Amino acid sequence: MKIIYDEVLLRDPNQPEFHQAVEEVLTSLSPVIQEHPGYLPAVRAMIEAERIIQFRVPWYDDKGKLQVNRGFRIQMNGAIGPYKGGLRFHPSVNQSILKFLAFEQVFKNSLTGLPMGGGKGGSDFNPKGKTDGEVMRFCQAFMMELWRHIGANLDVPAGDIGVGGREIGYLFGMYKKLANEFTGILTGKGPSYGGSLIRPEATGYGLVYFAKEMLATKDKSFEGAVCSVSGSGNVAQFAAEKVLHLGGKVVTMSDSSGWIHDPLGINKEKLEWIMDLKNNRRGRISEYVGQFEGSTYTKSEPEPAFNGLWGVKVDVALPCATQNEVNEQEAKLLADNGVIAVAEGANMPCTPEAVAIFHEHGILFAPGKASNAGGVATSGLEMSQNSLRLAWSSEEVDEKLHKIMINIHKNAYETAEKYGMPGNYVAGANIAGFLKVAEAMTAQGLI
Ligand code: NDP
Ligand code: 2IT
Repeated sequence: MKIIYDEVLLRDPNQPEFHQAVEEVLTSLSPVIQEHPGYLPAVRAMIEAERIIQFRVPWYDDKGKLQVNRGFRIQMNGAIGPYKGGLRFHPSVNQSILKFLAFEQVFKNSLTGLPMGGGKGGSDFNPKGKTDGEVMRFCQAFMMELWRHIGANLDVPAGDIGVGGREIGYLFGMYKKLANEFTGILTGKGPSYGGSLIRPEATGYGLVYFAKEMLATKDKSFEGAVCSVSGSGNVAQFAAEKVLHLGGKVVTMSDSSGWIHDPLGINKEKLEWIMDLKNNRRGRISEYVGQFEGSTYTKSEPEPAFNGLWGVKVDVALPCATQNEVNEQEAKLLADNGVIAVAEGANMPCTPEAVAIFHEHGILFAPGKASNAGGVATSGLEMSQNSLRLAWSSEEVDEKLHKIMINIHKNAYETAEKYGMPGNYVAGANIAGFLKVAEAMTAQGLI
């Protein structure tokens, strides 16, 4: 494993996020390789992307000025199904970030039990402050290249940071025009053109379904639990909504400028106000304090980030914004304040040092590749509905999502126990996700 990791460092020395994701998985896999030495070649192969596409995205802004962004699609692993994973539009996007996300996606998609390989893509385009027209022209320019690399049986992108319903609509329209066919080449589509009900809610709801199972192993529940949520985008909004459904109290949310603390609780009415603010791009989370008495706003400190949000005393913490948003110091604060469970809604929001603190303190910790898999699982359900040319009801999709999350929890929990690391969901998820992909890769001749 050490040799494999050293090879990653040597080949891509400037990809710290990718190194971080690979190191965590390789550490978990040691006991599996002892039991199945025949899977070692699969490990060597899976750290290398099957294909990386990088392209120029030229588009014109509202002033008629040419802008040039960079587009990517990482087709990481197609052993168990078509490549599947989101598109991220954010100025920080680079190969390291997309490779870490694509690598995580391989294991996550395997855990869902659905036939989906792993991929990720995106651009360094910043949708913030752009008009609808600019976002549309950018999406069209992005698809002008991407369309030749994707397909319903090849690679099916979806949303991620900065890519929601609006962007998916523009991307889908352009694909349809270029390919001259109506097929399910993207998920997260609007319900009027092939999207699945519950897909917008799925990641947040799934996260809370997973955390509920985790809490139940300690005879605890969300009823009366105080929770911190970070972010105020897609995942954060619906995680908060499901916590409320289950009788918990959400006291924090954030955006990339700062965070709010409402000790009285962000109830249904306040959450609806946040959803309107963010989804209609009306303003920043700081405006919450002007609306709701008793709440406070704290500006985030510049890098290296320290987010005081994690210093709020809670029973359950749900980081739902971005990678590496909970560091060692913040994890210690959560532990000192008696947090019972931390479940990742974002991808890799907790640093390895933070995760070590949670494990040392016996805090229940769910890695994103297990706990946020509800989003991609429901994308898988959207693909099934598109293939069948029918649409399931909200209740049907929600029930399937709930069952999938219960199964992922069970699988990660039991696998951790089987390999001598009871309660370690990181090891359980990595091993369970790996075994299916390694078997498929090996059976197909590791090509
Ligand atoms: P959104 O763009 O809808 O929301 C992102 C939220 O996080 C916003 O509140 C944003 O603030 C904040 N944020 C983004 N970048 C940073 C940053 N660098 N520092 C601080 N805050 C930041 O994205 P999603 O909710 O879809 O995604 C959130 C996380 O969940 C990501 O890690 C994503 O990979 C993961 N995820 C998403 C899934 C999905 O289905 N959408 C599925 C599984 C995981 P601001 O408003 O200021 O931009
Ligand atoms: O990180 C993720 O799992 C996502 N952004 C969702 C991917 C998808 O294909 O639905």
